[in-house]
Amino acid sequence: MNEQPNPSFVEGIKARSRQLRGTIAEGLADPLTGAISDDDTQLVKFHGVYQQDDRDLRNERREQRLEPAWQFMVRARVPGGICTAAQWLAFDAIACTHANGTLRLTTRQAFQLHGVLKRDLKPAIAAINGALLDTLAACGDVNRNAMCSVLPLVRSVHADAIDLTRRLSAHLLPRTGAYHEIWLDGAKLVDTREDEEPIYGQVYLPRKFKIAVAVPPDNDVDAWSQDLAFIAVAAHGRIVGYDVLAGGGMGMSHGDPATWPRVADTLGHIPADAAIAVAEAVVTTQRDHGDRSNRKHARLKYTIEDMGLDAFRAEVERRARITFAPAREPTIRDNADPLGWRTDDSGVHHYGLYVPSGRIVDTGAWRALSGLRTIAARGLAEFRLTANQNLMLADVPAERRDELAVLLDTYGLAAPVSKLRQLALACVGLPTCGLAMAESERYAPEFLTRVESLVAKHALGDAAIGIRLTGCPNGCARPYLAEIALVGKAPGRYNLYVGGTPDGRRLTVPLRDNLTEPQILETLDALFARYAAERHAGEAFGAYVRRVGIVPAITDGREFAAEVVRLTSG
Ligand code: SRM
Ligand code: SF4
Repeated sequence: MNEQPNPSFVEGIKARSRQLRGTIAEGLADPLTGAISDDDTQLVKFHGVYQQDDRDLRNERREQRLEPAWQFMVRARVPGGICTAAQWLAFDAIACTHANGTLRLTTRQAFQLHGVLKRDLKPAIAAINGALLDTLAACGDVNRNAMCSVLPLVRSVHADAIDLTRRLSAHLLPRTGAYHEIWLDGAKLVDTREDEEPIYGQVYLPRKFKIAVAVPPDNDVDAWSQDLAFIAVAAHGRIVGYDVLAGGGMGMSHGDPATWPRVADTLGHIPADAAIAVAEAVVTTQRDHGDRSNRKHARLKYTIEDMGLDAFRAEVERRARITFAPAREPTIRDNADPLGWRTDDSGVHHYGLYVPSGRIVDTGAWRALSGLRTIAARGLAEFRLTANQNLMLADVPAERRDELAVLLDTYGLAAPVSKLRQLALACVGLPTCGLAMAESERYAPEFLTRVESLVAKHALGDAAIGIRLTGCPNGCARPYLAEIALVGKAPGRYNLYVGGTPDGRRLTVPLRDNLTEPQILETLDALFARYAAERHAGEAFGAYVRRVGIVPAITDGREFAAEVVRLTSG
């Protein structure tokens, strides 16, 4: 591995950690504070845990001279988002016993628990493991939860895709015994062994790493936003190969033109049995060539920019002992979730349930927590968490389809919702996210209501316009692929981007900076008026704003960054 000058502070913490042990166990046992040490806050991420404080209470606690209201977010790893009804019930119980009584489905097909107190961390994580899931590598500088398209329209193809997703997840899992020692009171392994992490080594990756497997025509996993993506190519009901993409990523920082979102490049096509070797080769290339001094420049997208695509591809070929063939480019329809009733090629029924911002909670007529508890308890479906924060209730027995439909109705889960709302994503944001600059999940419902009014005003019907909202530029709801994106800049202020396309393959373009809600709605009002008058039949909003030149036709991240500079200095 390359030794690099000036490694970042996190590199030092990882190197000293004895493979992710640090002083986490001691910190958990300290009753004098609800927090853990600063170094350990970096290490617990690898165990799926983030230290947070309730930001709604920050000022009040400061005035009372109390330490912040420390609490933890726990993220489980759920490869492909698949969990059984029994696992769903387990998470429900853990959320109600050890967290804030809600479950959060994430944009990476995982569960998050919020508001977990330090004393509840070990029991919560033990209970998750008791349900045969875990939190290892749900966060941290390693491969994160591996994603997979959810709807098994051709069951045998989907089974192949899930199989690869699970193998990728298992192959790239850290091997350290720290997780079992700390959370499950496992036997202590005598200090660090050099060979403990054959893929990651002692300092793991320079930064987080993300993989998805897409089954065309669905791009519900937003393959072009991933560090590494496998697009399935099927023949006669089996996956025979994959188009491989690398170097996608969403994160950027306001005011830093050296950071930008990026859509992935195509490396080429491989036979299906080469996928694991290619994944390991991409990961180890990033391990050895990624930037370890500047974490804002450490994702694979920048490694590829710095190495050049051809050199990167050649290095992956050398390590994986393969040669990429030309990509097959199967047809991609869109990056939306298939919602409502669907039937696969074996005649099995599935129901795609819309979940506003992925939050499973009972509130007013929407009683998702109770309703899904009943559905799980009756064993009516398998639960598949989608990459768009929704839920696929899969494999519903034909004779029980009506029973499920009645329950969805009873618990207020089947109320009709506009396409605009179905497509919308909002990241968690305030009050738990320490990086949020503006509201996101809590603001999305009222903002969408106002946009729905504009859609009605311009007689756009049930317009399928994809809107994504984040509380900061890190891009957790993949806003830079949306047709319309709001990215938080300050309380009540957002940057406005337009021009992503429904297939999820084009970056949005910065349109206006630092807007208040009235300014955003005024801008959208004018755009919708033009769109209503000038669009071609079936033309998506994002494609329209590009065609008529409302925004320039930028294609890559550097152009995106240049456009941000032009906009903010103009
Ligand atoms: Fe994210 C950091 C929430 C998907 C890019 N993300 C965070 C943290 C942990 C804040 C922090 O570091 O303190 C947020 C916790 C909020 C909270 O209170 O729960 C957070 N990210 C989320 C979730 C829960 C959003 C959601 O509403 O669903 C998603 C959890 C996914 C999962 O299950 O693993 C989530 N985050 C994403 C995605 C989308 C994806 O992976 O497909 C991205 C953009 C893709 C990418 O990585 O390029 C994303 N999150 C980030 C970044 C920027 C990374 C970068 O390259 O700059 C950060 C900040 C960081 O890493 O420094 C971040
Ligand atoms: Fe937090 Fe920003 Fe991610 Fe939203 S986009 S969850 S505000 S880090």
